[in-house]
Amino acid sequence: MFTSTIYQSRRNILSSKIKNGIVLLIGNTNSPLDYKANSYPFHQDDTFRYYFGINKADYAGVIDLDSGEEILFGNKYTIEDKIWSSNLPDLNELAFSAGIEKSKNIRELQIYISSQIEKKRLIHHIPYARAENINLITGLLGYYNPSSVLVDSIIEQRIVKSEEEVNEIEDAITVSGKIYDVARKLSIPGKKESEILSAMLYKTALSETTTSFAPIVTVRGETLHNESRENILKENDLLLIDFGIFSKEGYASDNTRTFPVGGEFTSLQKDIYSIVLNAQLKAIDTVKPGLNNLEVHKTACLTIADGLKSLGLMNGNVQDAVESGAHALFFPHGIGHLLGLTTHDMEVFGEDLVGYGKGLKRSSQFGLRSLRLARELREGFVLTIEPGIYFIPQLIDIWQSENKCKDFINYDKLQTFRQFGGIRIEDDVIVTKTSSRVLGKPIPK
Ligand SMILES: [Mn+2]
Repeated sequence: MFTSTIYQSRRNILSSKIKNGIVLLIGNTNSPLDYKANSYPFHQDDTFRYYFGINKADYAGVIDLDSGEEILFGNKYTIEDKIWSSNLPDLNELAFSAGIEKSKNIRELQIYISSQIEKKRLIHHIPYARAENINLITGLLGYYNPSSVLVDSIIEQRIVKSEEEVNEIEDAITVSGKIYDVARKLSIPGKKESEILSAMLYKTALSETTTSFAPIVTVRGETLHNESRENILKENDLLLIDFGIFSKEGYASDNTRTFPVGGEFTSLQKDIYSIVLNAQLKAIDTVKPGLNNLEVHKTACLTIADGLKSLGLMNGNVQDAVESGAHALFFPHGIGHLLGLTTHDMEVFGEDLVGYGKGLKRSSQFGLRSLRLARELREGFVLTIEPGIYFIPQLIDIWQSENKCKDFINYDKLQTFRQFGGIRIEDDVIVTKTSSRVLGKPIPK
């Protein structure tokens, strides 16, 4: 955990933004894989962890905004518990670590909530993705109605990362870079995707951490979230690896690298890779406070369209091509997303609410509609910059049969790229006072 003053100050900031009532934040429980005693690996609710720091199952925290009272509800472990499980901290000590004076048995949470409801107190809670949490809230309150003032205040607070949070993300990226080194060395013809992944997971476990999302390790990178593991690496394949881990305090890293199996790009691969790299570097260069991330996305789109035009795969005016969405045949996703305690930070509150804020509306155009972060950038935002170029045979066929964007796309020449695959390069950046900085020890690209 961070020092207790960090959690105290986080809660004080939150409390100062909401007028009255009670804030109820519940932590996660162990989620059963099949039967109750056999759970998925435990993962804490990110909002609970942000305000209380505790990474254990079955805790809850309340903040009484009117009296200032804070209570941590949690487990008072018995000798029975201690026979079966290690690392069961004392409730009072945990509360102390989180900067809270008062703690109670989690079994008393219902009594506490019921008495507050009787007093007609307003109880604020957030939305949850897990059904268990929705059920728990509904059971406690008799209703499930997330508080928009609470959600808005949390987004406003968590969207700007503090120094200790940035350090955590940098640590995760730096460890991840070492895991990438392992993968790169192993990427030789004859190896299986699953062998590369295994080596990465071995190194992850050695680093005493876990992955922050399902890793992508594939020679068929044109499928954006390809979770195949069975392909055998061949000479001249492109291996795309999208991988992230959690830091000690639960902050995620998220990077992507694409490298040539055997260590050498073909000249065509080099051409396409250079376009993606150029798009990524230009996008990173564009990042600064006050600019909408939509513009960062467009910078990457224009660079990609321009590069593909120079290779004869696209035609016409580059601005017009991007305006019409023609580049999305090759780059069908957005430039990136916020990063923090979750890989797509705070998306549980709603992708648009977090990524677009209240003024902006998401486009319905293919490609642009997949942009997760469009809002105005501010100092302290941490976001990913991850452009890519993909040759997706099924998509090419559909567009060609519809003659889509035919003035901007050279469909004849595209036929020779059907087996090319996909390239993506992803780094995590922080918005600084005047520009941006790539986080972590550089991972070769
Ligand atoms: Mn990402």
